[in-house]
Amino acid sequence: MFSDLHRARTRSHHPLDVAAQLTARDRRQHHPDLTKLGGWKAMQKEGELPEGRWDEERRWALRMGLTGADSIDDKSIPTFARGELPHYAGINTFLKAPYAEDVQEVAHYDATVLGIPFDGGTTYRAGTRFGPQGVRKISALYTPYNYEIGVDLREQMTLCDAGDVFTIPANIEKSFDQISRAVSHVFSSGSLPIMIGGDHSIGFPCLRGIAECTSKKIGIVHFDRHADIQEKDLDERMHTTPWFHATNMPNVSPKNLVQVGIGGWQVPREAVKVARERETNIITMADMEAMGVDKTAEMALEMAWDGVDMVYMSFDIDSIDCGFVPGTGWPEPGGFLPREALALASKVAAEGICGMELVEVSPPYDQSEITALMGTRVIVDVLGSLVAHGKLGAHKRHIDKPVAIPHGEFDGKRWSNPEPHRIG
Ligand SMILES: [Mn+2]
Repeated sequence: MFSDLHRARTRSHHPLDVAAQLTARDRRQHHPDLTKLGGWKAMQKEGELPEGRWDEERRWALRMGLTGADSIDDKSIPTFARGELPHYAGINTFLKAPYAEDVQEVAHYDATVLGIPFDGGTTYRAGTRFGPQGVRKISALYTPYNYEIGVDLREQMTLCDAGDVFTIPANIEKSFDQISRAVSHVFSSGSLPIMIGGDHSIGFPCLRGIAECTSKKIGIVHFDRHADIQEKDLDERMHTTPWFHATNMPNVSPKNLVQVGIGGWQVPREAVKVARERETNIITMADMEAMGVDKTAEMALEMAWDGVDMVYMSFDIDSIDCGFVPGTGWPEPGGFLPREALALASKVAAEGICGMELVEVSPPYDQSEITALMGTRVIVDVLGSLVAHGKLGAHKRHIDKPVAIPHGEFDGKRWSNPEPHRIG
């Protein structure tokens, strides 16, 4: 490719002559492979994406945040920052998505992010109770558009943030009950639940919340360095135990549990015994390296989907090499490279999911928010893949036992006077 250009350039030494000889079209013909590049295709694809929601958001921002000062030329800029811009401003939800303060509203959105600030199941470093806050904060730097996959989440799906579940710090079982109740509410509404932990103990109550709303069968793709399938740890259902309890549920079989990335020196023998007895499917990091990302994803999907109706994704951030994700409870070297992890998560999402959790981000141990950033990236890549492959909402037809959770009675708005105060 370079040599063609080089020859063309040497036809004349005068730069204007070169420009005349080499129009943009000529250059493309001189480089026939260019149109096969993802970069070129993605550039064309952007032109096909709608922009209506972006216009809507900017009009909404002027309504909510008042029109901007006279000196500002861009009349879409409000006085008070609202919505996506500027990225450093605002009280941000995940990806600056609308806050569903009234959780009845989640039904209006394709997907709902809910934080699960719970680290009572942690057996080493704590701090994941700040995971949802950490992930939300750094998620503010993302736009909803991804160049490579050619998706604009704002234009092609609806997303809200329902805030956090009210967990009980010193009580695992009460917290589990709260978590299952919250997840069952979101799942029953038809909105896809996206949980941000929290330690990995939440895997069981999250999946329980989904499983109780359906008579259908559910498989699990679990990315982790750790097997997390022993019955108890330190005498409780800690973050080392979620899949033992999840696969006790009648519609969640251990045969459909696929554990990807397991290995290293932090896998308790007790967990391995259970995995062997229950015949779960473990793909180690070395297996993944030998087979490659595509084959690994294909195999994981085949086993997780075998005879089931839906698949749940559990993504432990510590599955990625700890050099990339220092802010986690049990850091382990030798994990996925970020590119591998993101590709695997996207490929699993491409077949559709009934929910996902992103766990073990611990901001107090993080550096420059990189662990929280990686967690954000996993979630947005999963959403992008669901949109790109038309799988968003595929879980809805399996909700045959929706729950209805009562709400309290209160009329009005908190902290506001009955009549608005008029200025001037
Ligand atoms: Mn782990």
